[in-house]
Amino acid sequence: MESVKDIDPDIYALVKQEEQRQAEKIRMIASENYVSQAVLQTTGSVLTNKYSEGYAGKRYYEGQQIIDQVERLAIQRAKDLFGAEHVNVQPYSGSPANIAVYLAFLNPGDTILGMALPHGGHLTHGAHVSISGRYFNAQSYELDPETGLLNYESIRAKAKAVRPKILIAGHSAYPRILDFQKFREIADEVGALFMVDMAHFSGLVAGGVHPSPVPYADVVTTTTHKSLRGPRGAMILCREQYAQAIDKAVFPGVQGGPHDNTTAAIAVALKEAASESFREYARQVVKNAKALADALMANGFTLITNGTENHLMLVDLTNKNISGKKAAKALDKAGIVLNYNAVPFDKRKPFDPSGIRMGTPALTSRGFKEKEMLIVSDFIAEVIADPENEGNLQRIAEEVKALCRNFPAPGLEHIR
Ligand code: DSN
Repeated sequence: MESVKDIDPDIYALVKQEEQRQAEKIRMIASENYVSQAVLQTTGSVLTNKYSEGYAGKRYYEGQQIIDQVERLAIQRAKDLFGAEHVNVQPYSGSPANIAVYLAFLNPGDTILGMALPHGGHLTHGAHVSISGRYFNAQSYELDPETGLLNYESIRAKAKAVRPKILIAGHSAYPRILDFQKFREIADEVGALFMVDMAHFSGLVAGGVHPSPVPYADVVTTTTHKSLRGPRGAMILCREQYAQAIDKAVFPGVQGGPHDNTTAAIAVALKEAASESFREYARQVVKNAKALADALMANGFTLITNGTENHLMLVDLTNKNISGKKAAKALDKAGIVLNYNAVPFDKRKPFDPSGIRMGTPALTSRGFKEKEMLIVSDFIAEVIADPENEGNLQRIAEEVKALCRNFPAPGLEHIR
């Protein structure tokens, strides 16, 4: 960072502060992680200087001798890791990836059916504020009010009623494993294309601790920066028969030139994700989530679905008499970073809902295990019990810092 320091001391100082923040806080936003030094270096490489509209062997600019190799390598690694027939590694992030899928298969006004946003779905699965809800007839399925689980019979009934062109599975805040076989059957019954957005759990799929949607879905999208622990980007995996439609939709349909530095960093992350140590990482992410869920419930917290099978959990704070936002802000002061989140059938507003969402990908990357989950649960309980006690929050923040010092985060090992 020496050149940044010389040229722009303001940004240099802010980057350093962010390094410090990431090193000394327990980061529990379920969609965040720490990438390796190798991924960081590749993201910051000279590949950022290149334009390469098109695809390997068919570009609109010259000078692609190296970039074509980079992109082919990223594609091959993704195919090998996920067993996909075709992969596009160019989407800038998850939202453009999902929009590209819609562009490939839908006309404006066509019907899509996805999980409702307040029930754990994603904005781009048809929320009315998103392009997916504005340009298409977006219908949604909800969780079962009794169990907080997906109810496949009611999804089937909804699909039969609205006859979607695309049935979407995937979520940002659902702590359970999805039944891809059942979704596939429903899609077939109504003649829909079956799309899975595995952004949140693709690292778990890569690590072999979550069923893969690839054998069931026509199209699978994923970001690369969540549990998969790569740079900020996305991929679309699909059956060979849809390859051309998907590639055309990404470029020139939705995007211009791919971010080649990101493509290269995705390739690095995919190589890492194919290793035995990543498989061990994925196993630990799930073990940590389960240990934390159990500890939180033992501390009197209400977990949606009474636990978790993946990397995240959703806590309903109604019985603690504190809103999700107030809790998230107090926890942030205490060095525990997560987000407030609506719970299914939330009576409160989305900007100040009843719940908090938390995940274990980032803290597992720094080496936390089950023992640390008990400590984290106790920290959370202490904060929620007395969220306005600034002295207490400060003390916990110091204890969090001390704990984090024993677990240097990837890419931040230089910070002590
Ligand atoms: N914003 C991401 C998340 O936090 O889940 C999803 O795109």
